[in-house]
Amino acid sequence: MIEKKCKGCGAILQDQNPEEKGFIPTLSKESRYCKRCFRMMHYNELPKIVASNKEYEHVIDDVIKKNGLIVFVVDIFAFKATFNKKMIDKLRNKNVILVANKYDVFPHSTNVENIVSWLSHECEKIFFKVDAIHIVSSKKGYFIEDLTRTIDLARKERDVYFVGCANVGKSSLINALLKKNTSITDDVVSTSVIPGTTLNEIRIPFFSDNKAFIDTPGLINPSDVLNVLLPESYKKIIPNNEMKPLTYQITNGNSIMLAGLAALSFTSHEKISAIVYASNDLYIHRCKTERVEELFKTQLGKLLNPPLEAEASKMKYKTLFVHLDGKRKRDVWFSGFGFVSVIGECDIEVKVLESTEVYFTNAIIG
Ligand SMILES: Nc1nc2c(ncn2[C@@H]2O[C@H](COP(=O)(O)OP(=O)(O)OP(=O)(O)O)[C@@H](O)[C@H]2O)c(=O)[nH]1
Ligand SMILES: [Mg+2]
Repeated sequence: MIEKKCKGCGAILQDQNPEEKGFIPTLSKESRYCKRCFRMMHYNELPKIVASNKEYEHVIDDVIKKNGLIVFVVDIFAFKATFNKKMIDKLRNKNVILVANKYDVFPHSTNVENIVSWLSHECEKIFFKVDAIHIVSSKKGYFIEDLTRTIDLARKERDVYFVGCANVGKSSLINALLKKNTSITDDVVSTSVIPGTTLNEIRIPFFSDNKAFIDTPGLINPSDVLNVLLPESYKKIIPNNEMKPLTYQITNGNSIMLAGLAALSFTSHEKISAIVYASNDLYIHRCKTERVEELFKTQLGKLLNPPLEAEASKMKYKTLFVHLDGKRKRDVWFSGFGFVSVIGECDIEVKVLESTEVYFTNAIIG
């Protein structure tokens, strides 16, 4: 029997069971991609079979034992959900390059230096030593040359493993590196908006010393907003192109709602500014704070969508309180679906999906 792996997802190819991983109608020596990957690549079909954390655990423990260079990929837009502590504990004492992907969704005025210093501070806070930090866009190919140079210097005749949470863009990054550095023009490994696209380790020969890029299944992270909502909601949540900021002049007793995902209610003595950065398709609503609860009760899944109407009753929320002293512009982040830059002194009551990580940084824009 021929045992071949699908080049797109890493599953063992088989022609017996169409409902299982790696199915291909006719298996031969020439077979390269399973039907699932073929349809993802050529018809933009979303995968029905996805990896679970069983696949991730199986591969990551193996990767840690090897003496490879590790490229740890996080999503800048979902930083707290993807800078995963459990994963970091596994990567300690390895040679790690931290890559923050999806830079293209940020406005052009975003200061790369600010992001790098924020990320290096986050690494220092938990004593996580990395060899380098890179900001990239796999989708647009931004800063891929810089990353290539760092990999070349740090690799020392070893394989390069791409690890990280599901959906951060590990496979997209490998495709981007291949396109920038070879004559390849099409995607080699499969990518999709659904977490769990890569099913197994995939070896992609790349270096002249027979060493390779190795793609791996991602960790499915319960605090990623995508894992608590249905795929139909993704289109509205995930920014597909550069986010257009929405600026609001806020007076005491005003609230801003990010669809049905979060609401910020402001208390302030003076007029302040709040600039919302989120997917251009996400519904943003400004209202009086006294209306927020009524809107959550009557409009969740309708005007406030996502969540979809079908999933609205299952949504759980938490409430946080924060005081901003107004001395500098601060960003309030909702990992995976946006951030709000606030200028001015205020108290904010934040109501947000229970699983969402909320965090604060100095403003990265302007
Ligand atoms: N805007 C933007 N989207 C990106 C970028 N890189 C990847 N994506 C999108 O993010 C989604 C996930 O990309 P993948 O490459 O499949 O992510 P992955 O980390 O390999 O995911 P798993 O295989 O599920 O672990 C896809 O919809 C990609 O198009 C990027 O640089 N910018
Ligand atoms: Mg992948």
